[in-house]
Amino acid sequence: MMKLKIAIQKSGRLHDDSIKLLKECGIDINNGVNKLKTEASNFPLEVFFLRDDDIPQYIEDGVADIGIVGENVVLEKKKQVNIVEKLGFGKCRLSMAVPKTMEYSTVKDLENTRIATSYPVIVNEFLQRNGIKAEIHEISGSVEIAPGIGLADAICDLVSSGSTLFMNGLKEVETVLKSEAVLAACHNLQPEQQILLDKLLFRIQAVKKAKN
Ligand code: PRT
Ligand code: ZN
Repeated sequence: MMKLKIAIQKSGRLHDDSIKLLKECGIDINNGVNKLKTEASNFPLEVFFLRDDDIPQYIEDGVADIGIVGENVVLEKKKQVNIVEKLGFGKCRLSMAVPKTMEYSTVKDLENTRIATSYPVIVNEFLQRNGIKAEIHEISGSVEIAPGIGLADAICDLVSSGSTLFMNGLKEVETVLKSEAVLAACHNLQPEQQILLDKLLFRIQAVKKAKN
């Protein structure tokens, strides 16, 4: 029988809620640690555990049919995938932040600054949309320390509570994007896989409805 292949985050902020959502959909998966993949016992579903950054590519290539990943990652990676459902967890925003001592009133204040971020594609689009010229410095982690060490004047990073910014003497000045975990799917699914996806989606929507 044909199986639906789903990619979820191997470890990190979305892992537990992704597994929990599948459980709430009545899907039993034995989640062995350090396993690359596993199968559901009561639904034709194969589960791949991957780094979130790799998930859009796997879906575009059809190695996975669907996946659970932050919308921020889908947009940054610019892969051809369909966002089929917002999942209501992993909520955050991608925001511009500057040192709290900097005078900031409008987005024009970002003109000619150096902005550190792990999201160069999304930040570039934001700057273009607002007609701002600035220098983007791509760094992969600990973006919030960049202004303090003189590497950048501003940062653009994910924020949820805001405490990381606060602890680093930064203030949030622009929301670039609001994000949450989404179910993304391959553009060209086989008819059998589309039927399985519809079945899974129906259950996900029922779970979401029950929570409201
Ligand atoms: O190992 P892998 O590559 O799979 O994981 P990762 O380390 O790249 O990602 P991970 O697990 O940190 O985040 C996965 C996804 O969770 C992100 O892509 C977002 O869609 C979502 N998410 C939700 C967040 C946050 N909230 C969040 N607060 N991702 C990161 N953060 C970080 C942020 O970068 C900053 O360092 O948390 C810090 C800020 O948190 P506050 O609460 O202090 O504001
Ligand atoms: Zn990642």
